[in-house]
Amino acid sequence: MAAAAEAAVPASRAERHGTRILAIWLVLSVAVDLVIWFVWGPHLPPGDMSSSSAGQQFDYRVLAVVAAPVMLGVFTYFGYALAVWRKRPGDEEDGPAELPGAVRAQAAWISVTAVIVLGMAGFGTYELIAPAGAGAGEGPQPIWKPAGTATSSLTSWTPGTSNILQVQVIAQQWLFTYRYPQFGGVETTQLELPVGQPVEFHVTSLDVIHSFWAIELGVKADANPFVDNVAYTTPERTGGFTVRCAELCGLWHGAMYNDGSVVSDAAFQSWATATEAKMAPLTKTLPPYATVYTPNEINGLAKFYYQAGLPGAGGQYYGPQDPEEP
Ligand SMILES: [Cu+2]
Repeated sequence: MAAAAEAAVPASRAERHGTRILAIWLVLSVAVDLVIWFVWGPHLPPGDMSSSSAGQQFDYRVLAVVAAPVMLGVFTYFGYALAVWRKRPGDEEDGPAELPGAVRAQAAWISVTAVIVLGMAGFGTYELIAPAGAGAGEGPQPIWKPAGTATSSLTSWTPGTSNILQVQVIAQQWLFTYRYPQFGGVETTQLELPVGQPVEFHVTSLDVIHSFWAIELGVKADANPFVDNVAYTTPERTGGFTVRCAELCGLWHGAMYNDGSVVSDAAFQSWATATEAKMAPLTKTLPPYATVYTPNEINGLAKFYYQAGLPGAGGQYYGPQDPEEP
């Protein structure tokens, strides 16, 4: 009986430990959060080359700043327990029979973590919507467009207007090609973009599932056959970026990448018009610009879609009219 009474930790002592742990945690958290935000944050991938990558970097900074104090809370308690409450040589006593304040500690832990998780869910949802889909692809009918943009013309583009620049990304085993409908529907292996202008990517595939990942632009959108997946971004700095396929798509998946560049408005205009003129003879042989394509090279797949009566979301069937014909 006497031993049990002695074993209980006096509330005042427990409170002293609590105050000390809280103080250590607070100092550590402020220090680590400052380092995360100001030192590490600006170097977090994918950088800040475009509106979407800058948005993602901001999200990671916020997540890290919120997560670090939680982690530090666990580590601080762990370290404090090891240093202060470890078993000393010759100490044969049992631990305390009850821990006053445990209910409060549990209630605090549950409510704080619940607030963090729900708050992050709200923050994450807002961040997905506000920066216009965060460059992740919104399917064929985007709900959230960048402010002030509209697509009014498929045949011309003027910088600085609401008539947004369209770039179609056509994934295929094993390369990406890019079609510019506002420049005569020219198809090229080069991805050039003008700085400071919003871009509307239309991502599709000619064969298997791929993923268009313009790393430094923070754009990663599924490239699926018969699907027109729309993603937005606004490049904010000139320079090079890398495009990789981010979906295992066969033998040479790892070699499916290319470099793109963000250039000035004038440089983009002259590149686009020159490429349009240079490629004109080839462009004439291409199927007309469409949001999705059914390549006749893959008769089996085309036949499957034809026989299944699948329109391919507005796509065209370029194979034999009678699928039974070879
Ligand atoms: Cu691929």
